[in-house]
Amino acid sequence: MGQLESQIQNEKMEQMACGDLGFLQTLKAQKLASSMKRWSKIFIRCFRALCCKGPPPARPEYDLVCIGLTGSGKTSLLSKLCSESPDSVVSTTGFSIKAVPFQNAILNVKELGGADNIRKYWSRYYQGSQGVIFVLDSASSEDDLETARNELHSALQHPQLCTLPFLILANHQDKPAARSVQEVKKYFELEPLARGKRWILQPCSLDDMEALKDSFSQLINLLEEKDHEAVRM
Ligand SMILES: Nc1nc2c(ncn2[C@@H]2O[C@H](COP(=O)(O)OP(=O)(O)OP(=O)(O)O)[C@@H](O)[C@H]2O)c(=O)[nH]1
Ligand SMILES: [Mg+2]
Repeated sequence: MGQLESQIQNEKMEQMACGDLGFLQTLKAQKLASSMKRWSKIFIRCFRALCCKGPPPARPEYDLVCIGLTGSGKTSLLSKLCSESPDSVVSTTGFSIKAVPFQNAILNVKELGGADNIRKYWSRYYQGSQGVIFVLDSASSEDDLETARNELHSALQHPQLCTLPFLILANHQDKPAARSVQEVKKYFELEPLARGKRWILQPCSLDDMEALKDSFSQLINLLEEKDHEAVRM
């Protein structure tokens, strides 16, 4: 065996060694790639679970109009329902709109100021309403109670409101002079006047939010019923 043969042998051994090394490198790369794939899958799954739940189902929205004499407590009650402090409430000049959130619906309530000089414009703001909230001060003077009764009767008979659900809130029940719900029902002649209409009469006060929320849930049920009827027609 000459010099040439031993040189060929060395080259063959080097080639074999290089081949093994290449094989090892490929194996390592494959392992790394599969482990990266596995971790990226886990990461995507965690990311989806944490961030990509998707938006919660949309709540239906209803447009309501809220009326009642000045001082009856419209803004205070609506502020409390929106978890705002009613302490800084001032009399509403014109109108104000609040989106009041409930678990199963959002009520966009347009409150119309109840002062004498604003009440004559109320009916201009009725269009598009799907329901009515009427707030009264159950402890007010006889004169004010009569004015409130006339305003409620006009609203119940107005062509743009007469077919809508009504929520009547007999507010200020915390005051000793407050009329009971039976007295209000009789005085406002609700049974004959609102016969065949959908209405709820709720005694309430600023301190009794449970009763207030309960009456709004009933109102939402009436609004939903009306929605379903409209779909059926
Ligand atoms: N004691 C008592 N006071 C209340 C009640 N509800 C409201 N008030 C008070 O009545 C006053 C008038 O309340 P508002 O909420 O401004 O009345 P409003 O109906 O919005 O009046 P306008 O915006 O002028 O039409 C405020 O000082 C309230 O704190 C209640 O249930 N009990
Ligand atoms: Mg107000």
